[in-house]
Amino acid sequence: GTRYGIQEESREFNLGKSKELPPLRNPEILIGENDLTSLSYLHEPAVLYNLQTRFVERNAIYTYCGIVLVAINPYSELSIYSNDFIQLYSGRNLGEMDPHIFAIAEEAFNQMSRDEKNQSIIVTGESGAGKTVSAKYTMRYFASVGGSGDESTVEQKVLASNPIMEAIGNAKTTRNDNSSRFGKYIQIGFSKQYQIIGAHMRTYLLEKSRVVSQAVEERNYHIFYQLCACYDMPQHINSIVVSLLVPASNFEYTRNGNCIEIDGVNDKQEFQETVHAFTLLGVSSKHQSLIFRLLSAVLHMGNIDIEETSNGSSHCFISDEHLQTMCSLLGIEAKHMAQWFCHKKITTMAEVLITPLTHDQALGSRDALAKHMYAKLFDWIVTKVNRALVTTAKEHSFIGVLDIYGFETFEVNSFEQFCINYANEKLQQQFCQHVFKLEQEEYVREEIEWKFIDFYDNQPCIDLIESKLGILDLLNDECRMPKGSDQSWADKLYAKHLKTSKHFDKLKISNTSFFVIHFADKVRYEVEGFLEKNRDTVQEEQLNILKASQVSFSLQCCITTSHFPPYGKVEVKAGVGKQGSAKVTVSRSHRDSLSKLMATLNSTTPHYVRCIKPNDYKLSFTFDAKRAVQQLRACGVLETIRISAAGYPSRWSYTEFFARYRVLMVSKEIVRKNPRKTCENVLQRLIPEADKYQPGKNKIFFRAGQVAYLEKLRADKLRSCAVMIQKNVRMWL
Ligand code: AOV
Ligand code: MG
Repeated sequence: GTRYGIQEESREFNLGKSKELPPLRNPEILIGENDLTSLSYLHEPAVLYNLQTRFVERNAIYTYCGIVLVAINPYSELSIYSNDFIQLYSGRNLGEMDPHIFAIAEEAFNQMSRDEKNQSIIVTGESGAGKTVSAKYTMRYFASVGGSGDESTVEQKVLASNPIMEAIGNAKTTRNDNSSRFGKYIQIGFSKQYQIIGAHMRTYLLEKSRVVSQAVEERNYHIFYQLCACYDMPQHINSIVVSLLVPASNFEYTRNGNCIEIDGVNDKQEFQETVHAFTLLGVSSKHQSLIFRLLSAVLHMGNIDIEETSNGSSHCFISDEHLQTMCSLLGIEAKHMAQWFCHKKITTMAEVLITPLTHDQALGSRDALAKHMYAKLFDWIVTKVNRALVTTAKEHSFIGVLDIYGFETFEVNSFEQFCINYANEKLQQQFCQHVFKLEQEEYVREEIEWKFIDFYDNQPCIDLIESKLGILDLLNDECRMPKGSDQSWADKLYAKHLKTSKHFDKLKISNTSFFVIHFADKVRYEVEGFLEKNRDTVQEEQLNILKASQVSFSLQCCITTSHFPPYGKVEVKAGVGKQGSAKVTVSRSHRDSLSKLMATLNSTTPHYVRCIKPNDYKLSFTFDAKRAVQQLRACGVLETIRISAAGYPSRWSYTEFFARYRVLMVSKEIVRKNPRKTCENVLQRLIPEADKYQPGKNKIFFRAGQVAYLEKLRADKLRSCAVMIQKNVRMWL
């Protein structure tokens, strides 16, 4: 995929060491500059030095890099987000003030009204880098500048969606105490007068596996701990639910990461806030208790004792205390549930078979149901929130805020990481195409000559993933086969892609994993579990029991309806079976929702925020250059700089140029009232290689390094003038 000249050596850059370009010093006037693309030497060491200087010495967490706002997580409370600051940025132009998240929000708001065009704010960065915090600040900004100032109005509701979504979609991980485990794009709708009139949220791929198991030191979704923390406070929730609750340390699903509490977080208090937000959004107390009822049923499910019998199958006692509790909460029959936890039904053309499940299969089938119920509840709450934010007024335009999980590589990477990294690969492509397009447009506007350089393009990697017979296609095929397995899928991948794709690789010694060479990093994925996670099956019989629930119609809706109709159906395709009910796999729906997202983003004017995590220890204002450079590469900041460096990264208007370099001009070069001609005359003498600069209509464009060269000439000249003056002065004395 490297077809763009300076890419290779740039990747090799190692803080100050490089083969081709020495780490040239940027001229003094540019050091600490708040836009990185104004640096004359555009290489990694210079960029890093600049960011580090600003961050460590000036506590400036925001820096522009062309159209991108780079935001470094300070890990400390800053006083730059108050309403006074919002007022300060409101109505100002981007370059007028210090870089800030509010400046980007203002820019989007301003462009929305100026160009009458929808806008997007796209926030990316790795886990813990500050995406969610940044996204929330932009939303607060819009609520403030587009609000009526009236409490309990629509903008308050828009903001109230945040605590709800964090309660049900965020969890403590080893990287971030409040890690988003889903992606979110929220469109804030504005009227013709640019007042907020409503909002709509779309979510992307919730990490379901967390509902039943967590890595060491990690937690399940916050809402479970919030709920359990209230086990002794019946006045706050439906008393039946509370009477059946116990502390989180007693539930398998909340304790298996061996982490119950988070430093500095009071789950009891957070629960009050969640409830308050639900109420503000008009979720009735009846529906709230329904939600809590379901959540606590899920918790009890995890504690149901399923035993292994002597003949290798499984058994579940109808008298099991947790089974009983779960079933009474859901209004279903324990007898039936016990049966379908331990058996499955297979329908073939000839007959219906009921076969016992092994112990592992039975636990798997119970966990699958728990995950399904939680995911359905999540979707149902999203629908409720959207209904509360829906607008009756006519939407004139919108600003969308995208807060998605960042690129991830762990020790062991599985289906979840694959989907997340695939999403980031798509976003990266959208970004590169946009940056490149803007750059091209400026050259066209200025009427300068410009060859279409072939910049780094990740289309081949995206093709590997999503084209016909690509990774996902083969995965879905394999999922359709009755005897399909992770292993045979892996073998097909090797056979198809090893020789043909530059982005695919495997270890000689391992046949159970593969590599994808992503734009950000080469990632090894373990194939085990891909098929099952992609199929995401829940037993039809278990769902039928839920459908027969006595509790309430709403509960049924919440558990069993879905956005993708045949969701979670067991597909048995031995011979004929239930053909025609094309199953939507997880990867398929993820792919479709990503492609819709790209279409939406491409129809808006995008604004990019790149969050950087400066160190792995949550230390305030501490900059680990090695970690930073990794992320700058991964999030495309350096790519922007590369695109920029391959063209003409520095530009001055003719008058600016004239004023600054007057000292270098000799009188015969100066053409009165024609700064352009003057400028061309002097450059012909100073820079003999014609390719190093290009005069445009209003601006003069320079290749990387040229401005630094001119600066040096200027400094030398000024110094020699000074020496001359001194000499002259001495002569006269
Ligand atoms: P993320 O959204 O990027 O991670 P968060 O936005 O949750 O990361 O930020 C992680 C933590 O960093 C926050 O809880 C704050 O403590 C701190 N933080 C981030 N930005 C700021 C800021 N501007 N000022 C002060 N503290 C900040 V993940 O959701 O895990 O990818 O999936
Ligand atoms: Mg987040």
